[in-house]
Amino acid sequence: PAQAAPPGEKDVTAVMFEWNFASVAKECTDTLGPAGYGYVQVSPPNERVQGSQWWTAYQPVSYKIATRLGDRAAFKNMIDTCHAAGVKVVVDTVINHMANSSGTGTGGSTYSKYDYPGTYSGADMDDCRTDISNYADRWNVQHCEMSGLPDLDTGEEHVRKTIAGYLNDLLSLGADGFRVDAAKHIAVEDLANIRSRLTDPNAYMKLETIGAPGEAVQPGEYTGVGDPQEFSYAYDLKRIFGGDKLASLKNFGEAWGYLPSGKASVFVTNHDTERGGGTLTYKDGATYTLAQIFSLAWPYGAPDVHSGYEFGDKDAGGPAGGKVTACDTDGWKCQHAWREIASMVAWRNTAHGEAVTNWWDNGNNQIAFGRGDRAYVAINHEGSSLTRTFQTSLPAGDYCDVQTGKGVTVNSAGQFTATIAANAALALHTGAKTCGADGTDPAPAT
Ligand code: ARE
Ligand code: CA
Repeated sequence: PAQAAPPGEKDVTAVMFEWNFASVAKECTDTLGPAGYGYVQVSPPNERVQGSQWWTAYQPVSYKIATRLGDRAAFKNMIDTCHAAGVKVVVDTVINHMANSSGTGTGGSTYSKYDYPGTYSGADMDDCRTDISNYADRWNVQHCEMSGLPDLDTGEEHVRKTIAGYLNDLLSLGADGFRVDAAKHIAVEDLANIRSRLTDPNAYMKLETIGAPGEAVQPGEYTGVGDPQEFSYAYDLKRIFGGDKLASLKNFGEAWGYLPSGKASVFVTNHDTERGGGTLTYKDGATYTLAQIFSLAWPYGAPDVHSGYEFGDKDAGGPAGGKVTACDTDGWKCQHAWREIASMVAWRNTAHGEAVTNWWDNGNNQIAFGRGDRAYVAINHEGSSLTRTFQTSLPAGDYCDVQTGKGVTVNSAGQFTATIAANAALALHTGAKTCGADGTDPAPAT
């Protein structure tokens, strides 16, 4: 089967969870493109069950583009606008299963469990019509139902052809890649077959394959089809930033038993884990922000920046039906645009291809490292400020600390002296030599 294209030099994805397409389009122009994001990921665009809860998106009724996020024209306009801003588009796709109810979908299609007229009938569903009960049994995981959701028989021709038809439709509208929801529940040969039918053999594919010890299906099986999401990365960052020592991150990555770096999609948090407690979230304040800064600075995998909304009710869908008027209104968190996070996207792009250099730690929760002669970051996850002379491999000269907007001068020995506040970071790169007069960063290079 064809291999997924690597994410390339701009490998950061902003995951705009529940944002409508008009809002995503505007954000590509205003923020994502200028900040250097390579990709934006949008929530599932296809017809789903009715309801305001976010998880209605994961119960497909048909492959018509028809949800509160926008119609086909809005979806296409979003892709064209993002492309014009230099941002590729990844689409969250739900292809393992269908809706678990009866009614009329968001696009007007009537349906009932196991019957989706015009798309699938009962013959296209797997025969194990009962919940998954044993993750140690491959057949059970891939043929039974996840939370009662009717499981598509992806071994069957009509199903493969119909799914590939949907993905090709998205490609025809300009999509660059897919997040495959519940990929672990689709046999790798089935996914490879579907992939082989794509009109763009290089389409990027990131796979939601939650790895867990003792399970029959493991993420590593899928690297020939796409880039599995390395969930251990996010779980470990929660543990390390949540109490263990940052100093232990010195060899973070493959040495920790993770997937090969070039085949891994990574994140600090996602829409499930921020609700389930498995990872850090915006509710963790600086601990979350510092972990996200580290993720963007560290050369392992292709990082996602999850951008969601405030929630108390874990079922609540995106505010205002997905319309984002401005960040921080209506509860939209806009993590992708926070200065501490957005500035690290350009930092990462500048550092691309450079290995970690000049690692320093205090044996506890203060760390610093460079990326060759391009970039340098220091993270202070302790309760008091850190004053130190740091050794870098940066060329001598003036830099802007893109975390604070304050100038820093590196001397001819590659050193600088600075004070970093408690629970804060400092970040320099050769793409940001001077801060604006108002303390803003210079416009990112395009
Ligand atoms: C909703 C209701 C359910 C109801 C169902 C059907 O909440 O009570 O039974 O509808 O009527 C999302 C929500 C679900 C929601 C579903 C459909 O999270 O609550 O169900 O949408 O509307 C496994 C899978 C993994 C999956 C998780 C949730 O392996 O793929 O379960 N994650 C993805 C998405 C979710 C989404 C779906 C899949 C469904 O990202 O947001 O569900 O499309 C161990 C295993 C994991 C397992 C995990 C949890 O860690 O290793 O494999 O994850 O336990 O069971
Ligand atoms: Ca399945």
